Amino acid sequence: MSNVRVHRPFLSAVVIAAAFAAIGSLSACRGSHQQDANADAARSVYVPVGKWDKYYAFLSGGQAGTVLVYGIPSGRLIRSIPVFEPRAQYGYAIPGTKTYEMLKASGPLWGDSHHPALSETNGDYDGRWLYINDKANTRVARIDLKRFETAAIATIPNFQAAHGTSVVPPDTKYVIVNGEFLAEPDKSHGVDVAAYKAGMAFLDPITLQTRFEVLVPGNCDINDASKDGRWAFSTDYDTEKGLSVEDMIRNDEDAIAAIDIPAAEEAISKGEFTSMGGTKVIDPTRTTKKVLYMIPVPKNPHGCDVSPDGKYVAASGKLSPTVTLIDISKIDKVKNLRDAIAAQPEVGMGPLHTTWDGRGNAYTSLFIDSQIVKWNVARAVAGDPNYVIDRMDVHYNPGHTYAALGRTRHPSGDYLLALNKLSKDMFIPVGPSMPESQELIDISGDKMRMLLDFPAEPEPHDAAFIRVSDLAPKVAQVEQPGPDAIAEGKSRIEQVGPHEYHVYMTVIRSKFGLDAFTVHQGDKVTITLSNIETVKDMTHGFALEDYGINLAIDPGQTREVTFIADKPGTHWYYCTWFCSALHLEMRGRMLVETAGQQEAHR
Ligand code: CUK
Ligand code: CUA
Repeated sequence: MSNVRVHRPFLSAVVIAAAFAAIGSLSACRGSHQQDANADAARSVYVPVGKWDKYYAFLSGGQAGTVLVYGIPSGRLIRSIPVFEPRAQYGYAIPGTKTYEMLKASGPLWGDSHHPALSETNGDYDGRWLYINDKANTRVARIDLKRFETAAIATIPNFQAAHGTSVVPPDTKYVIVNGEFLAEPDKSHGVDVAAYKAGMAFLDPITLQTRFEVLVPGNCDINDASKDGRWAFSTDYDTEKGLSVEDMIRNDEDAIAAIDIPAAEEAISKGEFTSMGGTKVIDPTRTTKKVLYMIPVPKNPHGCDVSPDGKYVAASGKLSPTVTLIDISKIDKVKNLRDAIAAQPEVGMGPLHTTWDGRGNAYTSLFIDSQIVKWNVARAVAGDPNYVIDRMDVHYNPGHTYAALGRTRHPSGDYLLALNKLSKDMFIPVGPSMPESQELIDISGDKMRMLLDFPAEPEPHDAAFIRVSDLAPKVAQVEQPGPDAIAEGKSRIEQVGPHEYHVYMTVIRSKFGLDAFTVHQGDKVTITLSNIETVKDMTHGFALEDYGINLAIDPGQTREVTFIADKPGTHWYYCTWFCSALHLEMRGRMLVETAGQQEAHR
């Protein structure tokens, strides 16, 4: 309609009247169009009662140090997985538990998570592990998707601010984590500006031990790896090595750092490294084979995304309105690394991250323009000026954007999530702070179609979707009782030292194995609980009054907590997961006798 323009220099009153009448009916028609579009959008995201979503989206919980699981397309919150924060709800990192020891041993009880990365086999998601960084404390965690639980946390040595996080395809040989900020690796002698370093760490995907690191000049921001596992890429801003905002943006050019992984491995095997902080650190200026390529790209690039066909790595411009596409096959072949640049399409203001639909199109978030721009890769490479296909306003100021399975070899090209930093007028205020927002867009057609917006916890960063049909078979519903599980009828209390007790209890509807047990004030008490249910969805809890303890014990699982019984008297323990008609009766007493009462028994 809008491209039909009729110019009539002389309009009679009759024509004007007719035109107004037409506008009236036009707006009525627009209204019903909008209603139809809304109804269509609603139909597209509606998941009938009892049906599953197509995808689970793992979203970084940002400053909560957690991972949020949303159903896509419905936008329903399925679960949150505590990672770098204690959460009594799931008995996670409660003092006296193993998960507390794990988190405490790795650093503070809080983290800042940005980049969820799913493990891959053959270049596709295998549903085994999810990795997530903690920028604030330079850590990374591995979540076991069999249980949706944090299984391992490790600190990255020598670096500060674990930022970009991705896996090396096709089979998750390494997890790559960027050390973003410049800092001295060894802090035991205090401040040492001359020793400031940043770089990329290559981790064992299971133990999360850092196998080696490569120093990179500048600040390593976001990373990705080539589909064949040969190259690790990172956008690299502050190649000026500035320590103030002004200095960080002084130059008009920064880089994409490309690390030749086999060359780095060769350097390690030849002993071309220094041992630092318990790991092997490669200084790429001192290796016989070239390990690091610094490909020039405009001003302070941000997103770093390899296309699904493995041909290109895209650096999203941030302070430049462009995306730089680098032809991966040329990196080690060209004399001048600028010749590896395949295209530099201008896409709009503040490009932050780029994702892919698997049909040859890229989608870049534009922070300043508040848009997602869809552009065609082949057209941009061919120099066709019509590479921009569509633009969609989002609300507002998107950071990451993620098209379903966009980071694998087989993007599904149906949904795209825009993770927005500001919501302004989108929601009812919640005080001076507003909810953050995310929007789901249909990208299956030529034109993007807005489907849904739903709030996010601060601060939404990145997302990774996995097909529910791929994930569901991998998830445990009832665990096989482990070797430490307590058998039915074996609940008991044992004295294991002069002032130390171990309590063993089974848990099954609607009873704890012991109705009561007695210890003495100041005793060290360990309680082991085995949920001996054999049906799914029958989790029990164990909350102990006034001791700050709550556990969640899933069917087949055994959980343990150790504490000092420093508060005398009667302390009921009760089940926190509503499990049965006798849920409220599902409780027992810990009786903590004083020294005087103990004497009286003798
Ligand atoms: S960073 Cu958040 S918008 Cu940490 Cu991935 Cu780009
Ligand atoms: Cu067991 Cu409620």
